Amino acid sequence: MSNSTLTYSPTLIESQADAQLQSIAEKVVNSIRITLEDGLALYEKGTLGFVGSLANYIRERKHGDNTYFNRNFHVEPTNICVFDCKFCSYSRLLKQKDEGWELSSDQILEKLRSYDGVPITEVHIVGGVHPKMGLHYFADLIKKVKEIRPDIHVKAFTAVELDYMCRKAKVSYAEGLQILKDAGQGSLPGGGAEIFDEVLRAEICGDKCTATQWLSIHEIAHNLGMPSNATMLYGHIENFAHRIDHMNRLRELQDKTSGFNTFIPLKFRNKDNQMSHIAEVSQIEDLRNYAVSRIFLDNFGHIKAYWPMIGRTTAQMALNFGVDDIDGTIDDSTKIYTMAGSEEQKPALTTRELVDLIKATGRKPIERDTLYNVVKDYSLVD
Ligand code: V47
Ligand code: SF4
Repeated sequence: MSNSTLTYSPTLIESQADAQLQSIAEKVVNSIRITLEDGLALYEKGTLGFVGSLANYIRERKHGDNTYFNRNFHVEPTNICVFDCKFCSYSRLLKQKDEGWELSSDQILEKLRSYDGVPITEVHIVGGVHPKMGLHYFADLIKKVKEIRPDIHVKAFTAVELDYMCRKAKVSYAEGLQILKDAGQGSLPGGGAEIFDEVLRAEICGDKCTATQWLSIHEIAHNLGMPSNATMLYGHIENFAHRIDHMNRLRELQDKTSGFNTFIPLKFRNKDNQMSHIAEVSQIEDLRNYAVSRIFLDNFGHIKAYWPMIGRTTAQMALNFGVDDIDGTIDDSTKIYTMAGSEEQKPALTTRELVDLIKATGRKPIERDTLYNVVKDYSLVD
């Protein structure tokens, strides 16, 4: 698929594109950052083929055919949550405790031990914001995880969880993050970002941390040497300008810190939540959104299609629309998207299955660790 002699002549698309799109293509070819107005124009006027070919051009310039995945599993300690995000199908309020779950430290460690001898490289720990599971409880848990599996990277806690646990423990974000880092936490996942626009945020998740707090926690983490991911919840009440604004705030922070590993667009899924009346966007829109994010976020190394959320087939297609990462094996360890109506009702793939999915698209499967160090190149293995 990739071609080292690939030259992308803007004249190839001249007949299809208006002057603004033409100038965006020229910027892309010349590695010049596109503006906010350009980003909006891509959403408003770019056809799927147009944005897809530009995004694929960037993807191949950065990574060739390399397509990354990892061996991971999730721990969701609880789905009890003090917050009430309207799009969330997964959480239960404390008063609905009977419908939720609360894992003890021992149960979590038992689950970890079930992977003894299995070459996973990452555990992803996120859940609801439980009033009784605080900073020191989690620091202790991480210490025990690292005692059992010092080789595993702990990617844990969204900025929403971190904001709550730091406030409750009466420590600054920097102090709280340092305690978790000292306990063995390696990085932060990208959740909780939703959409940064203040008006929309108040509408869909008004009671949790603000956009400014989310960005501040990630900036502090980066400065402490803890990298992170970033997400954007799309396909609900936002418009294209809100998406560009969201990505622009991430692009500006990445210019300052270079601490983001990957950007993960999260498609709003509408089963069993307070926003179920909103129809889900089409697969075409998913692909267009991956492509525009690849073009706009020039300083992000990776764009991830999270297969348990988008489904494995769309994830495969996304590999031609700017995406170079499809996340990991998961081992049926997360319920967030199962409960929100994803087509993946038992998200688990073996390494073999992931490799085959990637090979079927003509790309090179590369197992990575959390920080994108290459663990194994499967392109030469049958
Ligand atoms: O913040 C919740 C989202 C996020 C719904 O960093 C929903 O590698 C769509 O951030 N429809 C948590 N989205 C998951 C997350 C994540 C997932 C995979 C990998 C990484 C990573 C991060 O899930 C929440 C929220 O944005 N979410 N409900 C829903 N109905
Ligand atoms: Fe709680 Fe997270 Fe669900 Fe919001 S998205 S209700 S913070 S679990």
